[in-house]
Amino acid sequence: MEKNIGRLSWGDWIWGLIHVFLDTITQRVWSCHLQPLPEMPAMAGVTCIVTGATSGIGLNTARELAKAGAHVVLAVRNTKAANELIKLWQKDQCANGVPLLDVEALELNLSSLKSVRQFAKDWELQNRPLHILINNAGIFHMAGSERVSEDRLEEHMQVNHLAPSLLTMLLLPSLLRSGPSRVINVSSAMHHLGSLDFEDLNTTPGKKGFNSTAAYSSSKLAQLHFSNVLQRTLPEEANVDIISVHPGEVITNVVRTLPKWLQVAYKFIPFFLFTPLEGARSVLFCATDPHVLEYARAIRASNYPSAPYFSSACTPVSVAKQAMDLDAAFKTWNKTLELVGLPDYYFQRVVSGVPGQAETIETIDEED
Ligand SMILES: NC(=O)c1ccc[n+]([C@@H]2O[C@H](COP(=O)([O-])OP(=O)(O)OC[C@H]3O[C@@H](n4cnc5c(N)ncnc54)[C@H](OP(=O)(O)O)[C@@H]3O)[C@@H](O)[C@H]2O)c1
Ligand SMILES: *[C@@H]1O[C@H](CO)[C@@H](O)[C@H](O)[C@H]1NC(C)=O
Ligand SMILES: *[C@@H]1O[C@H](CO)[C@@H](O)[C@H](O)[C@H]1NC(C)=O
Ligand SMILES: *[C@@H]1O[C@H](CO)[C@@H](O)[C@H](O)[C@H]1NC(C)=O
Ligand SMILES: *[C@H]1O[C@H](CO)[C@@H](O)[C@H](O)[C@H]1NC(C)=O
Repeated sequence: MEKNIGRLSWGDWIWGLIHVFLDTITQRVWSCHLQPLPEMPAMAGVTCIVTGATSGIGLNTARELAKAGAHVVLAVRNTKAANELIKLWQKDQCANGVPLLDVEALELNLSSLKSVRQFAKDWELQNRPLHILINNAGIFHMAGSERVSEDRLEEHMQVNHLAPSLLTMLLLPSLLRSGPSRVINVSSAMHHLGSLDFEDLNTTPGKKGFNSTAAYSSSKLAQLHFSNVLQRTLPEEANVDIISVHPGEVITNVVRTLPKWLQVAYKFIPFFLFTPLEGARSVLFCATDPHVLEYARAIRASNYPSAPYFSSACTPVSVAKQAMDLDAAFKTWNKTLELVGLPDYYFQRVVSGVPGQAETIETIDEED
């Protein structure tokens, strides 16, 4: 009964809940020695893509990277909102008498795999460099009912895992060209509550007893599995590292689907919760700190059963037991490639540097 491999036992589930609860009430303690922002090296000449940069953690991450001198691409579903943000940031820069930021907004809607392919294709055709990809965009329809993406997949799994996986895979040629480069995945401590059904990766809509907390947690677990396989399959010479990071429990628009009174209540417990800027701290740390890459390489060399994962206090911590299950990780990898329509040969071709990636994407596009 393969179907139940990923199911959590009661014990693991309770342990997961305790983990998330403790993480929330102690995160301020563990990070009290940290400055609001990590010290960042000069970022001139570094190109970054931040998905979901119109709100919360992504917005703060993108702005701070740009302030540090990076070229930042806001990959967003709402380009109008992003362009308005950019105007605001530039106005601030002018007011403070500092140079304008090097930022632009491009359309990327993760609810549509077609949009992901289009984004990657345009990027590749222009042969653009990419040093840091930050997979930040994510949804959590707290207490919400089931929603289905354009590709007829459960929306948490699509937006939080499948679409970013496709994006990462299709942008690999740019990452490989630009090494040393890194992919930062904004993960979540909630993966401790995740479990997967490898027959369909919890993507088939209409299953009985849909639960958005379980859907969110499982999408974050799938993301860790996929990162694990990608990190261990990429050769060291590829010079690309995949790092996952928990931003902390942060007050953002992530609560937008809760009933209004609960949203108000949520804003009254800020004592334990991080501000979005504090939430961006560990993300920025993972994106820019040189020691993070050293750690990632050490982990790869030691054949550790998971890819690197950092806490909201910017320290490496271990992932949940179910995220260290290598067999499960390979199953997630296989199923993910199948669901996003990437052929088996794609990865090998890209890593071995077969030219003409734009055409590969083109073919994949047409197969759709
Ligand atoms: N907040 C927390 O406590 C917490 C804890 C752990 C992990 N995280 C993770 O942190 C990441 C950022 O979350 P946040 O708290 O900053 O939430 P947020 O304020 O809701 O921001 C989410 C961002 O993702 C974008 N997005 C949503 N669906 C999208 C789609 N289909 N295509 C493209 N972009 C899409 C949103 O775009 P719009 O602005 O257009 O809606 C927004 O920019 C998520 O991956 C989340 O799971 C958050
Ligand atoms: C994103 O794509 C979904 C699915 O096609 C669509 O329903 C939604 O309107 C799109 N969102 C934006 C902001 O374009
Ligand atoms: C949904 O799943 C979560 C995590 O597995 C659990 O804590 C919660 O009690 C469940 N809610 C319902 C309504 O079943
Ligand atoms: C994943 O797919 C590959 C190639 O199709 C296969 O050799 C391998 O056994 C599969 N792994 C798992 C764990 O299903
Ligand atoms: C994280 O990175 C992996 C690359 O291994 C990608 O495939 C995965 O879907 C990403 N997920 C998110 C939301 O960060």
